Amino acid sequence: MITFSQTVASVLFLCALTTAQRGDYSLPPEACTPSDGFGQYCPTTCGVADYLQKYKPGVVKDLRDMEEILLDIANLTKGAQDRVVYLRDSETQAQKTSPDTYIHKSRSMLDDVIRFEKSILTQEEQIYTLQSTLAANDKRMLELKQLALQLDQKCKMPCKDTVEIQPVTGKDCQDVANKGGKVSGLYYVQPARAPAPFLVYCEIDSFGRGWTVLQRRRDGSVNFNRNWIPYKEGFGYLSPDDSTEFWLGNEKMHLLSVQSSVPYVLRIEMVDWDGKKKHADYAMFKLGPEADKYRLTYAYYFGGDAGDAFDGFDFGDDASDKFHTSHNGMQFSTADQDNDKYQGSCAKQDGSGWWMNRCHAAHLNGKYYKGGTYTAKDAGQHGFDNGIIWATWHSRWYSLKETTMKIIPINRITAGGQQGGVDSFGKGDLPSP
Ligand SMILES: [Ca+2]
Repeated sequence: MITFSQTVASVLFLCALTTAQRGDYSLPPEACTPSDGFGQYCPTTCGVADYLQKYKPGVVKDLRDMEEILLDIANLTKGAQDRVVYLRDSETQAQKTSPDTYIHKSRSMLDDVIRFEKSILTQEEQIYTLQSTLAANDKRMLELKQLALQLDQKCKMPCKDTVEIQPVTGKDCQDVANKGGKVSGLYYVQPARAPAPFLVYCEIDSFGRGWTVLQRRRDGSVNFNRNWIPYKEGFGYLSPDDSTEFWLGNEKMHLLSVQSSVPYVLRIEMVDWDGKKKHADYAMFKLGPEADKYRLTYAYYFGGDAGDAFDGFDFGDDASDKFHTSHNGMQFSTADQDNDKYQGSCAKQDGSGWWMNRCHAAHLNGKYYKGGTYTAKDAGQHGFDNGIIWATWHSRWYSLKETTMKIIPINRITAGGQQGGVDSFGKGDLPSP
């Protein structure tokens, strides 16, 4: 910087000198006569002086401006230098005061800086990864939203018109039929002591009889291996066209069956894999309250061509077979509530909820076997007869294709006269066994 200032000063000095030279007109003019030796384009000494004289003011001004700028820069540099000196002094002072602590401190500060830099890099990488994940998630979310939208639109169409609930209500399906219900379908009923109405499938025939359907098996689409609560409240699906499987629920069956002084008949209808149909009727059918584990009671076998399997069956294994497989008076058992007469759990072994004794001759909530015949091997780990069984019709190793359990007030069962009587079921398409 100083060197540069000196150069500037020299230039200024030269200018001053030329001025002095130019100003000295004492020199004879011929001294400025161009010398031929230089050629006509080359300036003489006087020419140089003239040239300098002509351009000097501008140059001088530029130089002065430059000098000012340089001075400013120099001042700034001086300030910075002063600062450095000051810092150095402070450092020295600090080192003198407590050198070890200071050095240690600076080193640890440096270490800290390096560490921070490293962690900043790492964090930046993590942030980048997170951003990528976020972007991927956003994309996935969008896809899911679109899928949900598509599904939603798909769902809306078939869901609109499939469930038609009939407007008539009553305390059971016979009451519904009495009040004008003419077609089979879904109705709300409210038995005498029921806290609220509930949905049932009513089978209403041409004689004006209204059957309240309690159970339906038809294709194995519903799992009947359930615990106490589902059996209590009901499971499966009610449909207006009788196309689905369900268990209405023990509590509803109890409320229905005990509401009136007019007792009910329970009708059990069954279809085997050859398409044969048979039925069994039980008079004075009742289900006890939950406190009595929904105990099954009836007065007597009212008729039918399927035989009285509820009364037990002599399988030939033991003299007490029939006694141990009767169902009248049995409490309801599920895998999680063993109320049977067996040291083990019939419900657990046979994978169903039922009025188990030790265990059964009738077993309509059993496992669904397509085709009918099954073996102990098919029955899984326990190997017991766990199919849909009605032992007085087919062997316990034959599982039925379809079953229906439904009730009607006893005074209505023969209400259609001869044609509406017990014999009307399946009449015409039933070869006698
Ligand atoms: Ca038991």
